[in-house]
Amino acid sequence: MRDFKRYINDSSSAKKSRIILALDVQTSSLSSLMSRSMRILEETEKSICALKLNRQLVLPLGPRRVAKIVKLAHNFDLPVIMDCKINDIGFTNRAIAEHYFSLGFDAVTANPFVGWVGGLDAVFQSAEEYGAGVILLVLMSHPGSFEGYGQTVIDSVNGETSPQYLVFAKKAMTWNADGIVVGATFVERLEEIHRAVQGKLSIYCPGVGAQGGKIAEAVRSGADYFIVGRTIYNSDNPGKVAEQLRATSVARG
Ligand code: OMP
Repeated sequence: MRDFKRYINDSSSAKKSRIILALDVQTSSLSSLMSRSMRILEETEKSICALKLNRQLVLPLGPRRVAKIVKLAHNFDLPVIMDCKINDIGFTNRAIAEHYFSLGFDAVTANPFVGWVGGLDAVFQSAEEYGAGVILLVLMSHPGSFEGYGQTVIDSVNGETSPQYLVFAKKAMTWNADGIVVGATFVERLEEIHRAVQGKLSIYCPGVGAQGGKIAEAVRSGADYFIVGRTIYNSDNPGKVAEQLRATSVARG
C-alpha cells in the first residue's frame, strides 16, 4: 500500500520541485476543457511534484474523463490530490472519500471544522483502507478566512484561549494528517503555524501569484509545497512559468 507523504516527498525530490499544479481551467466546451487540461499537464509535468484537481474540473468532466487525467498524472509519477474540502457527517464523508479514492486520487482535502467523532474519523479510516492521504485546511488564503479560521476560541481540550488555526494545526498532528493547508497570503501566521507543528506536518500553501502571496517569502516562513493555478494555466507558456516557479520553490535563502 502506498504512503501518500512518501509518494509526494519522493516526487518532490525527483522533480526538484515544490509546485503542485491546481488544474482549475475553464473553457467554453467540454472537449476543449479535456484537451486543454491534458495539454497543460503535459507541458508542466517536468516542473511539478503533484497535481490537484478541484470541483470546477471534476463536475463538468465527470468520473470517466477525470480518471483519464489522474492516469496521465500517474504515468508521469505524479500524485493527485482531490480538493473536495470534505465537510459533512461521517456517513456522507466516507462515501465522498471512497468515490474519489476509487477514481485513483491519492489524497483528499478536508475541513477540520466538522470535528472527529462522526465527522472526519470516517475520512481518515477510508484513507487508511485505500493507502491514501488526508490534508486538512488550517488557515485558508482568502481575506474572509479569518471570520472562521482566525477566530479566537477556547480550546475544548485544554480550556486555553487560542486562534482557531492553531487549534486546527494541533488537531491535525493528533489525527495524524498527511499535511495542512495554510494560505501563503498570511506569512506571519504561516511562520506561527510552522513553529507550532515543528516539522511534524507538511505545509501546503495556496495563494501565490493571483492571490498576492510570494513563493520566496513563504519558503522562508516554512512552506513545504505550493498550490498554484491561474499563474500557470492562464499564462502564454505554462511550461516555462511552471519551470520558473519550480526553481524559486527550491532556491535557498
Ligand atoms: P490560484 O489562486 O489560481 O493559484 O489557485 C489556488 C488553488 O488553491 C485553487 O484550486 C483553490 O481552490 C485552492 N485553495 C486556495 O486558493 N485557498 C485555500 O485556502 C485552499 C485551497 C486549497 O485547498 O487548495
